[in-house]
Amino acid sequence: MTKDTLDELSSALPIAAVEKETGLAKDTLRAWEKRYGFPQPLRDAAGDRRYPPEQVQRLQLIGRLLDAGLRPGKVVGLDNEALQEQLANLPPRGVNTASGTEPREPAREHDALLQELLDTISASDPVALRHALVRAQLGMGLAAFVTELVAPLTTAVGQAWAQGRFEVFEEHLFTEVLTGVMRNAIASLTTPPGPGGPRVLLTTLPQEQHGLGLLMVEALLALEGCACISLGTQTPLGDVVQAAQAHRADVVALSFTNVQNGSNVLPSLRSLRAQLPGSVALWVGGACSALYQKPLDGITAVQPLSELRRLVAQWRETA
Ligand code: B12
Repeated sequence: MTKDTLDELSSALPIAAVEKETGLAKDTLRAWEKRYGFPQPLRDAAGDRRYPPEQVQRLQLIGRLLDAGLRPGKVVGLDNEALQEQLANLPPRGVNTASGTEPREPAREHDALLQELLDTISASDPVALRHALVRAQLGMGLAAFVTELVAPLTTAVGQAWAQGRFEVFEEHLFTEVLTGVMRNAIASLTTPPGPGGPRVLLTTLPQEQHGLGLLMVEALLALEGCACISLGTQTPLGDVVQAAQAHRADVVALSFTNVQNGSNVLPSLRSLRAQLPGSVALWVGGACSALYQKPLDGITAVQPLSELRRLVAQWRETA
C-alpha cells in the first residue's frame, strides 16, 4: 500500500461506524454500492470496507433526503452540490408517520420567528437565544411553543448541522439553552398534577443520547395533568424497571430518534415489556421508523406529539 492510501485509510470509517453516523443500514450501503456505484469504500488490509469522510458526509445528506420522503434512485447518484440544492429546496418538514411523510403542517405562522432563532444560533449569542425562546414561550403558551416552534426548530437545527451550516458546538449550545428554557417552563407550571392523571416515568434507553423529544413529551404531559418523573437520557433497562416500581409509575414513556435502528430497539423494548408489570403501560415515540412498522405487543407507539392528549384521555377512561 502507498503512503497516500495508508493516510486515506487512517481517516476512513468502518461500515458499522457509517451505519451509526448516517442511520443507513449496512445492507443498504452494500446494496447501493452495487446498484448505484456509490458509496465507493476503500478496502483495508483485511479486505474490509472503509469509508472516507467525504463519502460519509454525502451519505448523511442522502439520509436526510430519504427521511424527507425522496427515493434512493433519485438521490444516491447525485453529487454533494446537487444534494445540498435538493435539501435547500425541501419544504419545512411535517411529522413523519409509519406510512411515510405526512401531509405538511398547515402554513406555519411562526416561520419568521423560527428564522430569527436560527440566526441567533449562528450569531453565537446564547443570551439572546434564551431571551427569544423565553419570550416566545410566554407569548405562545407552553403547548403551542413546544408543538409549533420547538419541534420544527429542532428539525431545522438538525438539518442545518447535516448541511454543514451549523457547527457541532452551535447545535450543542442550542440544545443546552433550549433544555434550560423548557425545564424552567415545566417547573413554573402552576397546575398541579390532576387527580386521576397517570404517573409517567420518562427516559431513553442506553444507546439514545437525544433528550429533546423527551422534554417536549414531558411538557405536554404535564399540561395534561400527568405527574412526570424524568430520568433524563440513557437509563439502563434494569433501572427503568426499578424506577417504575419505586415511583409507582402507571406509564413508562421512551423516546427514540432515527439514529436508532430496529435491531437494537426492538429486542430492548420486548425485554423491557417482559420485565415491567402488565399494569404499567409502555408508550414509545420519536422518529425511529422501526417503532411503527408492525404493532408491538403490549407497547403503544405514537409518533406525533399531538397524539399524547388522546393517549392520556384513553388512559383515564380505562384506569
Ligand atoms: C441535539 C441533537 C444531538 C445532541 C443531543 C443532545 C441532547 N441532550 O439531546 C447530540 C450532540 C448528543 C447528538 C448526537 C448525535 N446525533 Co443528533 N441530533 C440532535 C437534534 C438537533 C435534536 C435531537 C432530538 O432531541 N431529537 C428528538 C426529537 C425532537 O425528534 P424526533 O425523534 O423526530 O421526535 C419527534 C416526535 O416523534 C416526538 N417524540 C419524540 N419522542 C417521543 C416519545 C413519545 C412517547 C411520543 C408520543 C412522541 C415523541 O417529538 C418530536 C417532535 O418533533 C437532531 C435533529 C432532529 N431532527 O431530531 C439530530 C439528529 C437526531 N442527530 C443525528 C445524528 C447523526 C447524531 C449522531 C450519530 C452524530 C455523531 N456523529 O455522533 C449522534 C448520535 C448520538 C446517539 N447515539 O444518540 C441525525 C440523525 C440522522 C439519522 N437519520 O440517523 C439528526 C436527525 C440530525 C440530522 N439532521 O442529520 N445529536
